[in-house]
Amino acid sequence: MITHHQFARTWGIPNLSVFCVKVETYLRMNKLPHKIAETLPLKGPRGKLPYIEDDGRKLSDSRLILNYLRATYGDSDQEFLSPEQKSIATAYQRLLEEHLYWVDMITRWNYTEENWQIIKQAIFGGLPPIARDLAATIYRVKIKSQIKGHGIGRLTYEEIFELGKEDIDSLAKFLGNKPYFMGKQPSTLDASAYGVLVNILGSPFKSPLKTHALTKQNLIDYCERVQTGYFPELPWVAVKDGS
Ligand SMILES: N[C@@H](CCC(=O)N[C@@H](CS)C(=O)NCC(=O)O)C(=O)O
Repeated sequence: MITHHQFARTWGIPNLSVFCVKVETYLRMNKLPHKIAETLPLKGPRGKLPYIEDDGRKLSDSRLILNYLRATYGDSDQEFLSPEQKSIATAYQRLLEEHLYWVDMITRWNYTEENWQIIKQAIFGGLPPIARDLAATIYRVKIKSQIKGHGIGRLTYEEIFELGKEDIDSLAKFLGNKPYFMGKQPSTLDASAYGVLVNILGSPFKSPLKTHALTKQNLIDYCERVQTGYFPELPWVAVKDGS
């Protein structure tokens, strides 16, 4: 049985981590039997979440985890995506996970004190007060240096959110009236897209990114569709004000 290690659930969405939502959504979409173990990133083989254990092996990085699951248990995308569609899906996954994700990270870790207190409580709230404050401070320095290392953290907030809005526009246009990003059937891209979008639209953080995403009714409907389809135990709550 596969064990999926991730952060504790919070905010009525599957996970505060985009990548943990992605793996759990993929497991559910493909009906792969699994159990969930709640943990923190330090326990992961690369110091990050998610990671899975299967058949005595530990695997981290959602991209490699999904490659392993596809190779081991079958590739459902193979059945209905053409090579061209697959290449588009890969490009969109990179937009979501390597660009828009970082705009959301800045929203949580850098943008406002209010947002910082929310993410601090969600990740470290279970620790005793002194340990919580110390761990949160150390961790924040680390995440801020990752954001700077990526490069996007060197731009102004105005520039960052403009770039994030371009991603949202691209996603909303590409989704259009389709139920899922690649058409009538859900694919691996939807695990990734739902992970990122639900973390923008269904989380309590306020930012110009969220305000803009809230103008895209098809993205809101999409999150509701995926969540009610694959996480029926988590009732979709109408998204809140973004500003
Ligand atoms: N490329 C990795 C990214 C995983 C990742 O960055 N996870 C974050 C949580 S969203 C994490 O564990 N960060 C801890 C750290 O960087 O110390 C994946 O696809 O799994």
